[in-house]
Amino acid sequence: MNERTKAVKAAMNFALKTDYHKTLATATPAELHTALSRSLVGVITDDWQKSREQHLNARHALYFSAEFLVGRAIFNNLLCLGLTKEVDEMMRAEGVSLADLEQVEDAALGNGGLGRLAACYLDSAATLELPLDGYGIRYRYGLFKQQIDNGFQKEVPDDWTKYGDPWSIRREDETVLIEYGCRTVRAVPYDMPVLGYGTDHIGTLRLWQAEPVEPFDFVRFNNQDYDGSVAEKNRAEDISRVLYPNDSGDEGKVLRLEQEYFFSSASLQDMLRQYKKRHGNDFSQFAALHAVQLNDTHPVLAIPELVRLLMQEGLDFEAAFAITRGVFSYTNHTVMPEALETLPRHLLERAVPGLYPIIEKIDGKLRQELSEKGVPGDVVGRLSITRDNCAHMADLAVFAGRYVNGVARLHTEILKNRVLRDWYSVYPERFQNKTNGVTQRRWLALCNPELAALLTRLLGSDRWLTDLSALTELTRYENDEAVMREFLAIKRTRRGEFADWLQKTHGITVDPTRLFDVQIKRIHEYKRQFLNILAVLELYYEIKEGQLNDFKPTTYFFAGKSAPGYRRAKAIIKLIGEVARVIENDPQVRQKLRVVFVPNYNVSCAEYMVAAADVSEQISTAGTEASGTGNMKLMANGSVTLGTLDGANVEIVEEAGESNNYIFGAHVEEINDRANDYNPHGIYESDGRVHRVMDALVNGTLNDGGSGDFRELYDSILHGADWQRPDQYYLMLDFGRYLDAKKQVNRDAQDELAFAKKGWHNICMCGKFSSDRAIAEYARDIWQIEKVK
Ligand code: 26Q
Repeated sequence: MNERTKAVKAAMNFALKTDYHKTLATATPAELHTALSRSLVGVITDDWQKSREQHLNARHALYFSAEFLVGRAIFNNLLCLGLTKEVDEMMRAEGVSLADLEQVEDAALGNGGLGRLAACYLDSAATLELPLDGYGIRYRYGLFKQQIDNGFQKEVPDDWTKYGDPWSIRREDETVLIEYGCRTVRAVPYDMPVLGYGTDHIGTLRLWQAEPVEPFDFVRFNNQDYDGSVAEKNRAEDISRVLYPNDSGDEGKVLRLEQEYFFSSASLQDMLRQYKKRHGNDFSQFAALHAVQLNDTHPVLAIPELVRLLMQEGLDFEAAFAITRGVFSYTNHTVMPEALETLPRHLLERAVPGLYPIIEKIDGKLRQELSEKGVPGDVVGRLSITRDNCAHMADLAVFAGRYVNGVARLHTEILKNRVLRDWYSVYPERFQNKTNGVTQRRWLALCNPELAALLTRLLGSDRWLTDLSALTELTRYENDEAVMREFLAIKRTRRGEFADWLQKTHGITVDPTRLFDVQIKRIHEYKRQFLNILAVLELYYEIKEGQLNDFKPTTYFFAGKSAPGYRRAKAIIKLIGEVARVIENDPQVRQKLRVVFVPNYNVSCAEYMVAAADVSEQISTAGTEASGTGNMKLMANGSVTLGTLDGANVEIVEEAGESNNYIFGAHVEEINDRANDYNPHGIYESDGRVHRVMDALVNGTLNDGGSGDFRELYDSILHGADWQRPDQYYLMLDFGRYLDAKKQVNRDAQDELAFAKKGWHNICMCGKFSSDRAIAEYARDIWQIEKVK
């Protein structure tokens, strides 16, 4: 046992004894987790403190995000510390093991892609020893847990700190006050360490928790008004009580606005306090020392808030705004119109009274600057930040910030040509592309140790862990049958591990020798899980008719959550379950084809599925998915992509070759050209396959439990609604080409070696999609920060 492990063991024993009166052998998994995590925090404290000082003393960057979807910390942090094996052995000697800790909860403080990206970026920055820290909200309840009840999604609260939160340190002494119109709330910071790999550098994720100024009202309590005595406390705590379970943003609630203001203001106050400790009241260096990245528009109120705080320090508007303009940059994550945040003036004025006048002043600056540039009046009108009595947050961010970026090359082009076109015409130099990436530590090393070991062995070193492009060297093994067989065996192992987990966690049995095809992501119309399940239903009919006799047995997996109020997305979940049921009741076809909906998709579930998958479904309508990051995780684990030319898929096939993936469907240009004369009903009338799968929705084949949901889905395609054109996402247009591509994948998969070669090539060419590459680009092109010494 090495020295560090000995120290961890001693600390663990001490913690177990003092906190629980237990030993390693008698503690519960939750107690072991707490004791081990606390011991590890103890081990890293000095390094953490040192890194924190280094950040504050250099130009550093802050990632402002309403979401950080970090998942489980324990296994990742052991990996970073190089202690996984030693600690497991130490625990095994006492009759327990690390595997026991699988039961602990994920920290699901995010909805999906945007939140998980934030977590990957912190991981990469720590590994690259870059001075980046995160600021966000410590939600009491994270994203709801999904239960499937009679095929329907049911939401259950996610009490993620039920067994404590041993990775966070509460910093009472760094509390700040947040002033709303009619009350004041305390923001208490909780810090989580972000460990780098192969370095002692440690970043900080600081999450704010809302608390009342007074714990309760004594006078009311004395008068036996017990509810009233805690009313203020509850109102304060409401602010960080729950994550909005919504990944498109069509929710215009006051509470949401209060949340956004809460963490934006708290984080800026924190930055100003640290700054003043070093520079007193001279704010001339503030912009030179800070770069704030706004993760979508959720923290954009930080812009007027910084102006306000600087004016409170005695600066005039001009001086405060000049500093503010040097601090912020903005990342856009979606082109969906409903997600472009606008905050109604009356709500802003009610919730955060000081800010609207500042936004108006910023708007005045904008008009002045545009007129100086000679921009035509109609363009000025369209760019106004306060048009229609609303604050337009994306416009505010572009004007008052340094840079704006999209998250994949195609997405950035769409921002320039369409979504932010007028802005691009005035400030082209502000636009950048930063294609997303994912961390190979969690999404390869941690989730697929067998594949990681093979890559390390073939490469002769584990340097791919910090330089993912090193894997290109391994393309030379493509024609090495022994290596391809080994890769196939690893895939088989991972399917088995996933199958065991699925059995244990959800009681679902699957056959790990089949082909695993997965579509795992939030459920959304534009992501087209509906198209996938319709095509699977068509495959079912064709197999039943004896048309696909050489079909390789395949299980089609779906996993993902729907926003609780999103009727159609919920209907799609029910539909997937219904198609699964119909196939299950057909003893012949189910030998070849199965559909499984995996409940409660989250980071830990993704770790299993990403490693087990053979085929990665990335089938969004061209021009709708900003980037996607699941596509990258699946690629790194050797899946082939079955996808449209959308988001980062474009760059994935550019790296790995169209011949190693399955690209189908309309391109953005075709979609744009078609927009005005598109007739889905015509396709339905002329294509018998489309006709029968659509009819299954309404002719009694599939049963929506009397909810009318399937009729509504049917109508959404063939008739539209008064607020939406028929088949907005072009399912009918792509159906035929998609079905052909799906069959082609299946045919190709029958030649195991040839198919393995494609998957392998994807692994070797995934280097571009490391978040290390992405973060290095942000550091160089947007933040201008450097490695700490
Ligand atoms: C806004 C207002 C009120 C309530 C909720 C929201 C809200 C919350 C989350 C709006 C949007 C989101 C999340 C968006 C998101 O996850 N976008 C994804 O970002 C990924 C990382 O860049 C991309 O890979 C995905 O393509 C994109 O969909």
